[in-house]
Amino acid sequence: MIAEIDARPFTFRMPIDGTALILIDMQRDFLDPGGFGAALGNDVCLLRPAVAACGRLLATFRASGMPVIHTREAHRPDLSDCPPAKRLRGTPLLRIGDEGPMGRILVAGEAGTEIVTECAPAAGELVIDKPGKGAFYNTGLNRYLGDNGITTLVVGGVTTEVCVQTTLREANDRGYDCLLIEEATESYVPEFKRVTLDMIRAQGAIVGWTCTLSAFESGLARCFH
Ligand code: TIU
Repeated sequence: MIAEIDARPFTFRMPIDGTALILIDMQRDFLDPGGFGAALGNDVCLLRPAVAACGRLLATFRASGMPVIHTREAHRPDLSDCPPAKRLRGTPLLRIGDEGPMGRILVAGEAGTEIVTECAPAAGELVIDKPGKGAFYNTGLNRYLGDNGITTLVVGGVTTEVCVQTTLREANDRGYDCLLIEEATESYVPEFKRVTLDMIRAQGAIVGWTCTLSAFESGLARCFH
């Protein structure tokens, strides 16, 4: 069964049996005050609209019985998977591994790496801790997708031009078709969101497709009815 989604730059043909939702880094470190995003000098409120949209996507995938994957940007407590170049970059208020109001910044198991309640993983959903911006770098994601016959990814998460865009490009290079849901992603710099969406779908979907949440929901509903 193939869902035909009214997407840009042209119709996205989504095989129901070969598609997973992947939500990128919907964790407190980026969405709540006191985390990594705020330490970098950002206004975290700008990302909030993505939470409800990701929640709606989750509900749709769960209702359809389609697989869901969550990622978190999270390092080992000894930071052995965090290159010094990443930790020492710039002059943030708090660096990766430093103690903040939600525990150690971007460290697995700390409160900051928890996924926000509205997008919390359900039993049976894969949760991947990733040390990089992309979800494929030093993770088991590619093997999981291959083992489960997944060829197509529907994507949401934060931030659009950092971890979401990196993941889309990594996925595209590995042969996956990717559809980014426009309301389900946000950036601390709204202009960067706009141009990232443009870049993804330019040149005949050079990286992937984008569509609105309602276009996605209606395309899926048409397929099931
Ligand atoms: N700083 C920023 O915009 N993003 C990140 O550091 N990580 C993710 O995008 N998840």
